[in-house]
Amino acid sequence: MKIELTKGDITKIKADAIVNAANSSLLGGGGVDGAIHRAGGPQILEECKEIRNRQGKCKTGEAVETTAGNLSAKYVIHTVGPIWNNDEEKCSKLLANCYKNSLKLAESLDVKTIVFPNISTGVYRFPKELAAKIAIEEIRNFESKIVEKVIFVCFDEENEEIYKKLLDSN
Ligand code: AR6
Repeated sequence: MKIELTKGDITKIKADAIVNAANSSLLGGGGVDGAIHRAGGPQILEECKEIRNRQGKCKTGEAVETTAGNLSAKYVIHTVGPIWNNDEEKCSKLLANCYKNSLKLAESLDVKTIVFPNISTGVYRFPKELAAKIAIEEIRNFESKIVEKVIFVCFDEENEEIYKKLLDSN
């Protein structure tokens, strides 16, 4: 899979699937979650509610999909990142699961291009450098015959610098 890095608002990126850093309620929130629901319109929340009714809350590290409402993407993949609590091993595994499960779901949806935000590095306070290392490692280790391109979108300069450094280093 080709990896690209860009900076800005995820709702403006063209991709088949946009990944949302959701919470387990799936009922929306602030940050990137709020931006996606605002730009995508009420249909996304309606579908999230249907998922809730069908299968309950979304566990940390897992991923579910909805259509993308008014966004140009085909799908929004909602994944729930871990809230950083200093348990590095457990939090790292859960964050890795977010990337892995989102990609698995993307494959099952025949997604060719997918864009990820920097999951858990906002209000969930996951250390940014560690989060970036995990994200890049998971994407690089994932072999896909379906997904062709993964875009990392950074919203803040600090994340952008970290990703640039890590992606350039090998
Ligand atoms: N486009 C791309 N990235 C963004 C955008 C945007 N429009 N807005 C923020 N970011 P956060 P979390 C970046 O807090 O830490 C929500 O309330 C931001 O700079 O959105 O996983 C959910 O409902 C940061 O790097 O998500 C949950 O309750 C990254 O996105 C909770 O926040 C993630 O920040 C999830 O926390």
